[in-house]
Amino acid sequence: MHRRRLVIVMGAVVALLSLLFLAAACGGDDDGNADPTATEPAAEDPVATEPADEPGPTEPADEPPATETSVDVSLSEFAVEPSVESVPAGTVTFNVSSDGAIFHNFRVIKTDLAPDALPVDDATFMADEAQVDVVGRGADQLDPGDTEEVTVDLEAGSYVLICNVPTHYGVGMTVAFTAE
Ligand SMILES: [Cu+2]
Repeated sequence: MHRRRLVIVMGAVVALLSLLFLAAACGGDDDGNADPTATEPAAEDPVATEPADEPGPTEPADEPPATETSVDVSLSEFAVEPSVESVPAGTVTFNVSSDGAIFHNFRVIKTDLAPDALPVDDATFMADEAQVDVVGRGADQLDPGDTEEVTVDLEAGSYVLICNVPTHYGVGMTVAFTAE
């Protein structure tokens, strides 16, 4: 009694398994091309969303995210005048306007030197850009009335903003600037 029933059950299981195997084998071949593309995005989705969720709550609490700051800069005879003298470290866009009667230009130099202590090339009467770390520069000639945007990633530190048209640096077109 028991043995016969067991044989019947075993037979049914074997039949069911072979049916499943056949179905899997047939389906696998037919959908062989479609299946991987259908399943891969599903596998990637949790990976893509989880990391995005995790840093969100923690980053703003610990440290402010990268900032973007705009600074207006006026160039004239003979001064470089930024609207602020200090910004948060991050991306800084200098909106430079040439407000004088002659052309000027704009350079951002990372240095611990005083604004009037940059090395000067005796032949050109320009600050020697080869001896300093020029991290941002506009056009060589910004004509009167012209404007330009100079965008620079500033790490925390001391900077000097200058005009480096020959002789202009030496007569006062330089100012200290700080990223904190
Ligand atoms: Cu100038």
